[in-house]
Order: sequence, then structure tokens, then C-alpha cells
Amino acid sequence: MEFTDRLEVPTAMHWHGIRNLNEMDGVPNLTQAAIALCDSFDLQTIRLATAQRADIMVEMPAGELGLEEVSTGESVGAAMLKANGLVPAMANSPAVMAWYDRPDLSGARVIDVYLEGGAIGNLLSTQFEGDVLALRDLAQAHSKLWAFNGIVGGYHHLLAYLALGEVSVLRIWNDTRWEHSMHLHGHHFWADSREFGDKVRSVLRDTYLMTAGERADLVFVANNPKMWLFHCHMMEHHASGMGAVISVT
Ligand SMILES: [Cu+2]
Repeated sequence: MEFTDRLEVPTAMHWHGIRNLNEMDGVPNLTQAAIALCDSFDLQTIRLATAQRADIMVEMPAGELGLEEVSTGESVGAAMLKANGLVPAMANSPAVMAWYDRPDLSGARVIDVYLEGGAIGNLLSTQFEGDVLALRDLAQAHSKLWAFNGIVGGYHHLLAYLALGEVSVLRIWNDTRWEHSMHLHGHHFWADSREFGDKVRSVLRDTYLMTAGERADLVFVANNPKMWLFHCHMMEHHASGMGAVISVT
């Protein structure tokens, strides 16, 4: 896909639900430079695992658009999209299928992540750029409100170095009064979801909504190399400190 920025500010594009290359992950200044005004960035390929489902929304004028499978080095027509007017929402969604099983946890690497902060929370002071600051000063002077493991998060905050292929558990404790939509880039994880009422269901996700006070294990195999962001997808939370990085090598 070709992405052209016509906004007044540089931007980038990040994909959910797709196991992507690090260079295409769309995190400015972590995985790539931001795309400047009216530059084009040719996303030539999207890498999908076997049997992986991807939801793609394409806005296009009336006409046809081809998708090609290129993993063998040869282009093979995979689908032809034909737009001939506005279409109502699809009646049938494709079946949801997991493409990898929840890994065995014997010998798994556990990464504890303690989330704190926010209004009416219990975070009184925390580390920011090497200094310990009171939450009030952090909020007023730096617009920061959240901490991962006692440190205001950002690209500098490395949660873990993981070996390629290592079975890993992000053990999250949301010790705040707020919900957080935790998103891991580059990987999908298994979580025991409490999103469906009392019945706990194991789900494969790249984003998991945690309720206030919830503890959750996000279980994954670190099988996509380089640096990946782990953050709350409520963007104002991310901007004010709720983000960190894992390294996979
Ligand atoms: Cu949040």
C-alpha cells in the first residue's frame, strides 16, 4: 500500500492484527522516521503468518484494486477488490481462528509490569528523566501521569531483553483506578480475558483491555526481532507516560 501524508504534521502508520516487519511498524523514531508532509511511503508487502486473519479497510473510488501474494518471490493474484458503490456492513464476519497455540509456560521468562498513576491513584512520586518528582510536579511541569515499574515510561524505558523465540509473560498489575488498553507491537499474546462477564476465556490478541485493579498475564513467544513498543492505547495515557519497550534479539 502506498501511504501519502497530507496532514500538516509528520505521521506514521501502525497496523493492528498483522504480524509485520519492524521497519513497517510505524512508530516514529523507534522503528522508522516519521513520514513528512506529502512524502510517499510504499508499504510494499505485509507479512502474514499461515492462516492468519487480517482485517483491511480500503477506501477507494469505484473500480478495481488487486491484492497479490508475493511470499514466493513471484506475484500471484490473491484477490480483486471491486468497488461499485457504498456497501452496507457485512452480514457475516469470517470465523476467528488462532494461528498459534498458547505456549507451554515451563521455563518462561516473566516480566513484571506494575502500572500506577493517574488521578485518584496511589502514585505519589516517581522517576522521570533520572529525577524523582512528585506526581503534582510531573503533571504540572511535564504533563506526565503514569509509571511502569516506578518510572515514567517512554522509548528509553526498556522492560526486557528477550531472546528470539523465548516464551515470555508480561505479568501486568493495573494498580490504577482506570481501564487501560494494553497493546504489544510486533506480537500477539494469549490472555485470560475477563471481557466476557464471569466466564474467563483464553484469547489471542495484540491488545487487551484491563479493568481497574486487574492482574493479567500476557503470554507470547518473542519471535519477531528488534525493538517493540508496549503501551496503553488510550493515546493520552501513552503520551503521559504509559509506554515502554521490549527488545527481541
Ligand atoms: Cu491507559
